[in-house]
Amino acid sequence: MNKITTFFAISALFLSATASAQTQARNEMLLNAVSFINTPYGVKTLDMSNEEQLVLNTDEVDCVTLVENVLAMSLAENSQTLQLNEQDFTRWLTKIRYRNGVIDGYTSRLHYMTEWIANGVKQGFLEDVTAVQSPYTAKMNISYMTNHVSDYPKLQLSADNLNKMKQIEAALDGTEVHYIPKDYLTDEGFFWIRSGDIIAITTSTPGLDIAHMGIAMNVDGTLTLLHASTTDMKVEVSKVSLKEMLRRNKSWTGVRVIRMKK
Ligand code: 2YP
Repeated sequence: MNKITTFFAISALFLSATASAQTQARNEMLLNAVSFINTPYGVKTLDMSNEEQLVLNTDEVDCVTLVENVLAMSLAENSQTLQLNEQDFTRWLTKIRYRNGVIDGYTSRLHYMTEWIANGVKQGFLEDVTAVQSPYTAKMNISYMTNHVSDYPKLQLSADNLNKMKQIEAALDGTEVHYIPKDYLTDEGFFWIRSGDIIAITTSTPGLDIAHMGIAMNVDGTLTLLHASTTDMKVEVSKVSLKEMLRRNKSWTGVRVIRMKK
């Protein structure tokens, strides 16, 4: 857990560089996200073992595991003492990654971000900001995994997993969510999007709800994305605005904004 032990030094540096006033609230999500910059991108790090078990890996991350680690660190950190212990971290990671916080096989993992977000809102540690702030809605189509079983060996090799996943997809399919359509997003973002918020990018890819995710970061008035990039194979802050990232990707349709609730 070298990320956790070196976290305080990095946070202190970043805070002293950015705090404009003594009274400024500590932004755990942003500070923890920044501590991951340059971490290598890791492919399918949660799918390595036969039995489903909690994978702790802060040495390489994908877009989802970056956000999960940052969120677990931020929730686990004691606001008074700023201490972070490994037990609290693993407890939060389990609550974030698994349906109702229970590890019970491959299909208990929250594979679709629509359910990942709903689970966090239900458990009380996430807030759906776009549901409050944006009037625009979209229906999520969810069938990607069972339509691409060759990409998911745990579904290909187990009829039981495949059946369970079909049921999970059927229950999620058609879920209506609030989002910001990409044409309405501006380079600056909106005043209600804060650095440290979780950004989930909706997609027109058939059967898929979310195509990518990361952490919002205001850089000199521009809304950018701190994310695990498959282009540069590491965690980085986007060089262009989030708006521009969406403009360049035809299948990305908009964003959901989700906030840690602590
Ligand atoms: C998720 O994919 C996986 C989970 O199985 C996995 O593929 C799906 C539907 N879910 O537990 C989790 C962590 O590895 O990743 C993500 C994937 O994004 C990749 C990994 C990335 O950009 O780094 C989530 O669903 C977030 O966006 C999509 C994207 N999946 C595909 O594009 C198929």
